[in-house]
Amino acid sequence: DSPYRLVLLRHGESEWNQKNLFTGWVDVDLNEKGEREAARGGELLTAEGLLPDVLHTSLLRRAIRTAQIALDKADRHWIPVRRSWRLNERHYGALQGKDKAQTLAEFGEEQFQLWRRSYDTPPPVLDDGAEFSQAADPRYAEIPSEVRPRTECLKDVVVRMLPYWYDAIVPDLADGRTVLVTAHGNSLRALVKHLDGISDEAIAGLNIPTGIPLLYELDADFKPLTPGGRYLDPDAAKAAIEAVKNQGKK
Ligand code: DG2
Repeated sequence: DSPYRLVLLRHGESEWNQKNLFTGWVDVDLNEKGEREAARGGELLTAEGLLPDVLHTSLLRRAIRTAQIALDKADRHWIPVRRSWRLNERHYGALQGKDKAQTLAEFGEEQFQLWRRSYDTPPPVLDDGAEFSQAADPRYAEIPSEVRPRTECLKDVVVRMLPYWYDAIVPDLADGRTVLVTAHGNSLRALVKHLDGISDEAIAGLNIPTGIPLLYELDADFKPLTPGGRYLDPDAAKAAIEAVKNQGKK
């Protein structure tokens, strides 16, 4: 039996990644570097012969465009697509739109790390009327208002992401399709936590770089054959992971 093939791809660098701002559900675009990363991601897929049969994305432009650019490069722009808010980035609550370095300076290292990387401490709630709220965004109208996030910790992301994993992604894998998931730093951390069975404590130390495809080959129980999977460009991934880790300190 050949293993199931799952490719995870965090979007390329966004305008707000570049500015070092907390983004969450704010729908910012890729910058030029991000577009180049996405194209390179598509080239890496082609070079490995990893041609996706189906795409799953979040509802956010930076993930959607990353997939379009990468798949275009791989000549797979035509494959079927499903999109879900359940793959969206973690809702960053009242931190959305705030500068990461300023937040670190204002609240200190411990609080900053709790908000950014603890498993179960969400940032303060973002009010519905606030500048960077998505409360009135029609793309989220289908989410019952009591479920619609106003802030999330990683644990909340795991809870809302897992139903999509089991109901939408696993069936595609079970059909033998090579599945591409384009999503975000924290929604992918949630998925990797599940796949690799990472503890609530250890997940704080896991960071995902932009634009580098991460291949998971999965066994019959949809568990990784190799823990952590394999980045298609491991050297670039290593450097980029360090950069994500140190983001407040720019
Ligand atoms: C980043 C992740 O999400 O930020 O929301 O600011 O992957 O959509 O760019 P992404 C954000 P950190 O949790 O790494 O600070």
